[in-house]
Amino acid sequence: MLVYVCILLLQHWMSLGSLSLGQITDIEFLFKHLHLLEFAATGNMMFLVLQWYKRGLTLPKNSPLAILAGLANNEFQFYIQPICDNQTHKAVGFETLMRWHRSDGSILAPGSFLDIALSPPVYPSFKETSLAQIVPILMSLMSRNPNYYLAFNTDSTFIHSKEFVIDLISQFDLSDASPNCLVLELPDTATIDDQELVLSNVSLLRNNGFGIALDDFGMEHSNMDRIRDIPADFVKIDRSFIVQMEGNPRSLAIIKALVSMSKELDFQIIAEGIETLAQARLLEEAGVTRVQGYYYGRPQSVDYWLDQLDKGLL
Ligand code: G
Ligand code: MN
Repeated sequence: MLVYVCILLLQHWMSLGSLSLGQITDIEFLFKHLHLLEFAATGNMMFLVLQWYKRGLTLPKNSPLAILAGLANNEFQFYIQPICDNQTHKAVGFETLMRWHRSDGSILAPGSFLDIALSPPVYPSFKETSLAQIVPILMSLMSRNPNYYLAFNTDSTFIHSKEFVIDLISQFDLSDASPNCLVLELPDTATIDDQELVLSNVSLLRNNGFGIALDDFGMEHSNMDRIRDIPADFVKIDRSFIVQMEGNPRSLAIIKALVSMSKELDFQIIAEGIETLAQARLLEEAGVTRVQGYYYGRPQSVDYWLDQLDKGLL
């Protein structure tokens, strides 16, 4: 029985990315997996493989095991997207955005795998792979212009972990890269469970020279209370706000109010998701000086943007 339950849970985890003991008390679910009981009784591996084959059981593209295999195979690579000065259109920094180059040739964006990549069985490998890419990218950008900075999306686990924060600080201590050139973005999805711990990690990072950005401002959880509670160097206005701006004067009024608040509270505003010249003009009128979006440049490989920089095209 124990073998049966273990295999049942293992198969469930492989295919759905979660382990739920509740499932094994669901009669319909148990009935569908009777072949596992037979395997548990006979121990015949061949039988089990044949049953899986017959049932067309393949690993879903974004299962924990598929992601772990992809990580081991160096299939996860940071792309970068320029963050530009609204007047000169020149890059002032870049945001790292992960892409998964799968062996079948497809390229997946975080929306397709991030939930599983941030789940406990995969998180340590995913984080290690991500963090290991930061300093090398930063060094190659700084060799072009020492004033560039790199923005990196953190997550709930990271911002609650003193250990991760100290690891990042020592990674920079051991390299020639300056912490002043790294900005940690706190996305809307990075829920804060322990405000005191997060604030002490944010202070530790800022005292060591790193920048902090509140990402996705205007989305569900990223509202005024975040600006009030977290001392940040940047606030990034979410694309949903920018999309509405042209048809809705209230959105524009909020952006203008945010610009005057930014002067009082000493942070910089970055507008995200700009796709048109009209949006760029409205933001310029509103006083937003830093912008990011397809209009200025899409997320592309680091080599692509280094080449553009070397050709003087950015
Ligand atoms: O949550 P965060 O701001 O980190 O999300 C950035 C995401 O937005 C990336 O997946 C990036 O590919 C996407 N993105 C960046 N610029 C644009 C844009 O101009 N339009 C749209 N639709 N998406 C964008
Ligand atoms: Mn971001």
